[in-house]
Amino acid sequence: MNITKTEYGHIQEQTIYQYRLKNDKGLEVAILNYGCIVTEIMMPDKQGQHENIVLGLSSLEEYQVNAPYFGAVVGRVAGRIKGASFQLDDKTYTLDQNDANNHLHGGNEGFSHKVWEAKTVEEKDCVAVVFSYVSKDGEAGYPGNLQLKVTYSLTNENELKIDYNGQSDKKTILNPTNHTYFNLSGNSKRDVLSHTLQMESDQFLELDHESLPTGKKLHVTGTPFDFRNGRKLQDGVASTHEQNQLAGNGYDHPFLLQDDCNFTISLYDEESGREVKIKTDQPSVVLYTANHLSDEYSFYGHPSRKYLGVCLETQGLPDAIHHPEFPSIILNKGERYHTSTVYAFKGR
Ligand code: FUC
Repeated sequence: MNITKTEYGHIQEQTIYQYRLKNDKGLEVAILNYGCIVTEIMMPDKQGQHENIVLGLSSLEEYQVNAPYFGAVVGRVAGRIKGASFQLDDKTYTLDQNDANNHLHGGNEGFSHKVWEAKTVEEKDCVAVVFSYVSKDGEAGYPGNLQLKVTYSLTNENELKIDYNGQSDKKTILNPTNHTYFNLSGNSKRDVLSHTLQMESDQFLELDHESLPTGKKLHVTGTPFDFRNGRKLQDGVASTHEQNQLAGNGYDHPFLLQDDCNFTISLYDEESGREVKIKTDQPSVVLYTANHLSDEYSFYGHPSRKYLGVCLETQGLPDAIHHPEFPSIILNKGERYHTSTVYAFKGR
């Protein structure tokens, strides 16, 4: 196993590097110390052909503009916060308004747009990069100096683990995730609508017309939101379900996950034989089928388009700070925050 580090670009006098983690089975994951962005995951298909299974851009400049969070760690709080403000102990905090009246994925310059410190770790059966960033009190409107560490570890079992660790010197809110768009066809050859998703989730959150949770949990039974026995993503596009249509014909919904620490999510592409399995300690996963992806990017010569990728964003529930019935995303002063998500890559 090894890690290589190459120069990727510059932001003022800071050098941005691409770290390439490789295991002995030929799996490769490339990550930037800008936004902790996963730019590439190379894995074999059933013929042994190694191709990239995530949407990634080809230059730092492209990532710096407001690209839709390709591969990035987003936060402090992933998803939307209604009205771009919240209250904590009777104090009102006003956040960046970067999605109509609401706050999205940490604001104008969230974690996805920061330069992170990086440290590499090479062990016999695991290679890792530990990214650190200190988010200052008041950044994007959030309280507390927040120290954050995001660790990407790759093993010879073809597992990539992302650990998120944090600590703040004031009470604050924290709910980061990773915003990788998977496309298991390899090098973005096809869209993801023929991918099969299987997940142990029997409820999802109803969204309003601004894509904010209404607070209502809906049962998946009898709907295109029922992935318990596996279902192709195209079912949500063809669907007349009001919630699929409101999301822009597809999915952009938080699903509640069963509280066990097994691989509860599987994304599979029959044609390539590739599969990604996900396990997390988070209470939900946001399934986003790139319903709003425009044609302004290009991947391997193919212009981007709707449904070219699928995000599986493991996290606490969106807008939890306005829904006391959701699991809390409050981080108390001095409290240690830790969550992790494991992605297992399987060729067939
Ligand atoms: C996802 C969605 C949003 C948004 C963004 C780029 O997380 O929930 O609707 O479009 O990504």
